[in-house]
Amino acid sequence: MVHLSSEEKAAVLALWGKVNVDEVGGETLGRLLVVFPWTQRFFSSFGDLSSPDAVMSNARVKAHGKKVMNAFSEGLHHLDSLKGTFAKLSELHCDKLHVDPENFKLLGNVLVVVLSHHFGAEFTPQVQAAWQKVVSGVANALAHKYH
Ligand code: HNI
Repeated sequence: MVHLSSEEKAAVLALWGKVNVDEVGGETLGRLLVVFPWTQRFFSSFGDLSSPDAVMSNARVKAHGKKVMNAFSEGLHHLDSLKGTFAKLSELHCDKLHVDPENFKLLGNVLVVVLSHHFGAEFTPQVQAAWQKVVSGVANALAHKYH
């Protein structure tokens, strides 16, 4: 459960409305794989991940980042019911994909960095604080069904 004021919710959605979700998805997943290289173990079938340039231009990284970010985007419209919204995906990442839930936090923090980079001064401390709540809420929801 994340507690955002109505101002925070509005700020999060206003910023997100200016984002190219597909592009931000590829950039975020790509940076996750570069900055935290052990996360590459889940994507060994994705081909060339041998350098930062290879990761960032890898078509399968971009396509998967797009898929992940579109699922994340769905959550932004259900901020009061993230656990239910991500219940199925939580089960999938636990039972089938065996993804350590710590990685959801890393991905959320990378997304905040990417947004900060895109928006510069517009990404004020207040806006960042609201986003930080959102990404931890999503990470908690995705970890909720782990056992
Ligand atoms: Ni994740 C598949 C959503 C974080 C590793 N992931 C998916 C799919 C969605 C998705 C949607 C496709 C499901 C399907 O096929 O039905 N992933 C999300 C979301 C987040 C997230 C919303 C966080 C915001 N996933 C992560 C992280 C990792 C991760 C941090 C690992 C570091 N996900 C995977 C893997 C797959 C996957 C691996 C399967 C990929 C494939 O197709 O082989």
